[in-house]
Amino acid sequence: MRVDILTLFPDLFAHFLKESILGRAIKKELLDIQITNIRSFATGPHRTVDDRPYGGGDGMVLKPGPIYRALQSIERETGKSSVLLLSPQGRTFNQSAAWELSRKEHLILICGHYEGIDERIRTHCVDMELSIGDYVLSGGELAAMVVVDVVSRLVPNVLGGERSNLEDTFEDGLLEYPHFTRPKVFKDLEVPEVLLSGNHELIRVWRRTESLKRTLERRPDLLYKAKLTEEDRRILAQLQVEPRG
Ligand code: 9D3
Repeated sequence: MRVDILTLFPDLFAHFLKESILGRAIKKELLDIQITNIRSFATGPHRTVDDRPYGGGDGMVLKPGPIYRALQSIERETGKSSVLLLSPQGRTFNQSAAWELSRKEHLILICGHYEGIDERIRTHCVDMELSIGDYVLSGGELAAMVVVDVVSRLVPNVLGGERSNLEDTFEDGLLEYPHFTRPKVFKDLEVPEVLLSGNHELIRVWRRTESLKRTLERRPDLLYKAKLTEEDRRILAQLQVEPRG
């Protein structure tokens, strides 16, 4: 998969792209991630990328020209691609949006900034607008990193030795059970006896029960959407919960 990121702050991406899983996927050529500085497509002696809003008001708006020329330059090389705009007005990104994006051969991510970007880019060049959640970031760069990180893990062979993403929270729809490692006693706190028992079936049932309890307490919204087995329903019944559906 190829991902192009259009940004005014290209330096923010360097360390992120060297990081373990992503760095290795890039080295293995499973991912090709290209960072484009929008400013390199600006014109004039000052290489201006933003301007005052028509109609007045505070703040600046990203000019359409530089972003448009950056998109053209990339698509001349790759052909038509899916263009995503990171913005607080977008559809909230989640694991199922990530699966959808992971099936694309090429993505272009535009990082917004300032008060926003000229509306004509949004209406004529952007295929999908994505937010990563209900909080205010300073710009789209962190959001782009979140999207690249989540989507990359779903690209075939990117997760090499790591746990399969099927085991992850949000894939089976439940939160994880608690984890323990040595020592057996830490500050008077003991590891649950069952984990030392060597009884794999007992351990499996204990973990599933803890997952269900934790999801019920912290994220009941997830529990009602989760893929529950007959055993899960039995466990929930013992926990005195009536599962829906
Ligand atoms: C001060 C400007 N705000 C007026 C109410 C609007 C605004 C514009 C741009 C607020 C934040 C930003 C920068 N954020 C993003 O570009 C962004 C974002 C976010 O802030 N939250 C969640 N997801 C995303 S994706 C891009």
